[in-house]
Amino acid sequence: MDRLRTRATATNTCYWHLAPGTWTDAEDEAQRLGAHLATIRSQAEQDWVWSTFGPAGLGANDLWIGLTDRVTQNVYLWQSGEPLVYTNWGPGEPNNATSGEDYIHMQGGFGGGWQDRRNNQIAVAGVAEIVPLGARRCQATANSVGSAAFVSARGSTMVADQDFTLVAGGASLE
Ligand SMILES: [Ca+2]
Ligand SMILES: [Ca+2]
Repeated sequence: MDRLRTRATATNTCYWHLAPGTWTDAEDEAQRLGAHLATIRSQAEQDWVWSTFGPAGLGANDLWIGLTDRVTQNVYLWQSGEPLVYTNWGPGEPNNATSGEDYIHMQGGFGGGWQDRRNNQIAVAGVAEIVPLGARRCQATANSVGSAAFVSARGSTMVADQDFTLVAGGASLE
C-alpha cells in the first residue's frame, strides 16, 4: 500500500512510498497519484527522503527516484522536468553496467548513494513526489486514492488510517 509523508518546504511537497517493482511501474503509479518519482534537489532533501523511507524509516533498502538516462545515454533527466542541480552517486556510479542501466535508485549499500540499474533487475520500492504542492492538492490526491484521511502540510499533527500514514510536518521533519 502506498504510504504518504509530507515534508515542510516552501512548496509543501508531499511524497509517497511506493511498493517494490520496476522503475517504470513506479513512475506509472506516481503519475496515477498526480505525481512523478521524486526529484532530489539538495543534500537536505536527500537526507530527508532517505531517513524517512530508507532502512531507518519505512524500511526500503533501495528506493527509486525520478532520474533516468533512458532517452540519451549519460544525459540524466528528472521526470519532473527540473534541471539536475544536485547528485549523490555512490562509488563508481553511474557505471551503466551489464546490458545498460538507465534507472536510478538510492541504495542501502551506499548509505542512500545513487545507483543506476536496469529497470527490472531487482524489485525496488519507489518514492513519488508532487511539486509544487499546497495542502489542498495533498488532500485531493489522498482522497483520489481512496482514503478519507488528508493532511494539511502546514499542520503539526500525525494522522494514520489503515491505508497509509500521514505525517504533517514542521521544521522538526528536516
Ligand atoms: Ca545509462
Ligand atoms: Ca550501476
